[in-house]
Amino acid sequence: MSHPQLVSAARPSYGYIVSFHDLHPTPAAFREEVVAGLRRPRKAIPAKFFYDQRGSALFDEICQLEEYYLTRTETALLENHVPEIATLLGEDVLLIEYGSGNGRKTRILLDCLPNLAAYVPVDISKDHLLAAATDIAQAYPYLRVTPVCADYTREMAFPDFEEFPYRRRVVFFPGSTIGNFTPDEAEDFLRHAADVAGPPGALLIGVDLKKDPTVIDAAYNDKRGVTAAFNLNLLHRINTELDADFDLRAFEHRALYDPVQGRVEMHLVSTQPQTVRIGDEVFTFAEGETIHTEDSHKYDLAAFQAMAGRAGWTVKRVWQDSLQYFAVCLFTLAPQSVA
Ligand code: AVJ
Repeated sequence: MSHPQLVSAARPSYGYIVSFHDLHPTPAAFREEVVAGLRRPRKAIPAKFFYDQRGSALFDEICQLEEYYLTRTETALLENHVPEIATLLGEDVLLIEYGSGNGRKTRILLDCLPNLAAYVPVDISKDHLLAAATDIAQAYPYLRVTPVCADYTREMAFPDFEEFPYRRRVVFFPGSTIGNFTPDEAEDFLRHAADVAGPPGALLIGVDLKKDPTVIDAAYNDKRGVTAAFNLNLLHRINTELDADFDLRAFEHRALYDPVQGRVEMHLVSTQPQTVRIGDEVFTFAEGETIHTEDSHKYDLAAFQAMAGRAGWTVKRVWQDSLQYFAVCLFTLAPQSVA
């Protein structure tokens, strides 16, 4: 009962997005990154471009697949431990979520965190972000919802949110989305998150762990072919948004876990020699040549904690399922010592 003045009677009701910060990457950036990626000797397109409307819907479907253990394992961890998470985080938290998704995991936290100062979802896809933020705002009318549209895989100046009184900033990064970064990029991201949170901030992050390769391979090669459709949708998106002529029947999905590198590599394989046009630019593919579309890194828990430590974080608590497939980690930043 440390903040009795903050109970609902004293709180305004919103039910809509209170403010919106648009740091949106322009459509030109999409074209430039795709063209630059396809000009490389080993063709590649960044995984962040999977998530147009159809891609996001396909990803939601992946999350419900029997083979895709990540979502149900992390969701159960959050559900089982949210009272403890809420106690450890305390009141008046400014909750910043990167890659806001469908909101299912967010709601587990929102239902339990007392007197949140504001909820700040950050996502690259503006339509998806605004739709998800509006849903949350309507479901939680006492919550200030202030989305930020940004590409957090690049340098960005984070809004300061000084207009909302809060006690600590908490960055929420679920889903093992951090796995899309290389280990070096992941460490940089953890440093960026420490910067955004600032002392006495915290980071609640989900990370997929190394395990039996057959379990991982199955998760990225589901029987119904949803992951294949998700991967191929990238070409469909490029066709519609960038005036391109990829023939989706001439590419196929490939995903393979490399236990040495500790990552799933996802590719689109050209099944024949062919040329593809994007606007005025032409790209040639040999039979069997691939476009590398995603890396999904799996971590050893101790190595991940050590990386977070190098980025300035202290381990507060780690929750794992009984099979040790997945970990939800709570890291904190010590309050700044007086110089
Ligand atoms: C959203 C990056 C965590 O790597 O497992 C799922 C994306 N790709 N199936 C993952 C994905 C293929 C997912 N992340």
